[in-house]
Amino acid sequence: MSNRVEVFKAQLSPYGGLKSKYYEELKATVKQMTAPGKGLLAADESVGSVDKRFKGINLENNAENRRKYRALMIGAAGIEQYVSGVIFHEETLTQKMDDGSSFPEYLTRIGIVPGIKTDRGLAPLIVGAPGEQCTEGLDGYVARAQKYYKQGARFCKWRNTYQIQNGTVSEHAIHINAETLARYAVLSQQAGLVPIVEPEVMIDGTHSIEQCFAVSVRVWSAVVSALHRHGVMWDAMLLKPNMVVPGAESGTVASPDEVARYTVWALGRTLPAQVAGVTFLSGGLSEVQASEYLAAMNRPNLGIARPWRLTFSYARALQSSALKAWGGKDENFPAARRVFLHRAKMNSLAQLGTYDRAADVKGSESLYVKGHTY
Ligand code: 5MM
Repeated sequence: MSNRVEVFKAQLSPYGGLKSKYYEELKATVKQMTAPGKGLLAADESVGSVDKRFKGINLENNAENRRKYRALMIGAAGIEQYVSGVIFHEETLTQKMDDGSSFPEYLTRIGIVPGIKTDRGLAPLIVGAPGEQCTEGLDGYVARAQKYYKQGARFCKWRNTYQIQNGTVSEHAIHINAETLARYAVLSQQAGLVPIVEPEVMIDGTHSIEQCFAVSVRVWSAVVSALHRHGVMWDAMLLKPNMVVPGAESGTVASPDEVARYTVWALGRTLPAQVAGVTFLSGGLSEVQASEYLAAMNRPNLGIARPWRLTFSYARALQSSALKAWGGKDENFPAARRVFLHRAKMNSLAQLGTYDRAADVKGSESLYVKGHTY
């Protein structure tokens, strides 16, 4: 009988398994990104999304203000204690810190992995339930990914959204979005970028936490099934899902324990243990809720298996207070950086399972009251 290992390998994939010359590098990047007590800063808002954020502080949405805002966060001294990777928008990848180094160069120097949002945004699905969306950006993808690699990016992120309506989402949305995410993931691995796969079941709606659980299990299992079909290298990717929570208009708020149990339970039913990390989005949760829920998932006595590193990849839940503290004014940089670092530290503690809500709220209050006018 021939070598058993060869037979086993052949059975793993009828196509012989995906290979990439970057395989070892991709695994090293994943390891760096999932270091204990660290998570990701999602600073990849498109120009349109920045517009909404800047309107809140009455600031003009131009390239220089967007550069300053990103420099404010990544230039906060000590950020590397809490943050292992930063996701940028395409524009930001070529912008510079005040010392003249490009953002990716600066991050690499302080031990943070630069990443890039590679999707081209949402488009109407047309077929499916009203209002459902798909994500564009696969045409010419490999050339773009190779360019980002040359510019210093070592991971990427692609987001698909799912809107729960009447307690469910359409089969069509589940199917097409799973295929898109899987194709994106394998092409990224070929170009040397660790793909973060982001299927976001949106918080908007009146659904219950049980309905969010059921939809999340359906969506994630379809994504995982597509990733299998496309031959992804499991130990060279990360998942960025929503937490399992009741809809924002449901009139209910779940306890951290409920969120932790439903979320980890849903992941356990769907996600292979070979995936090293789950980097949650905050999806409209408050800053404190996002920390509290993550901490509940990481507490030592949860009693549900979780073989992956569970950490954060937040945009709003890391940035909202810092943005207000900044208010677009240079003189507020130090205060805004203190506020930003406080949130980063709280989420780092949440990753380690040692977060203390009371201390967080107290710390936040002292920062906001003693800080500047905003
Ligand atoms: C930063 O927001 C990202 C989407 O931006 P666009 O809608 O402008 O393209 C988004 O992908 C983000 O990275 C994640 O959803 C996490 O953000 P939240 O605010 O949910 O933590």
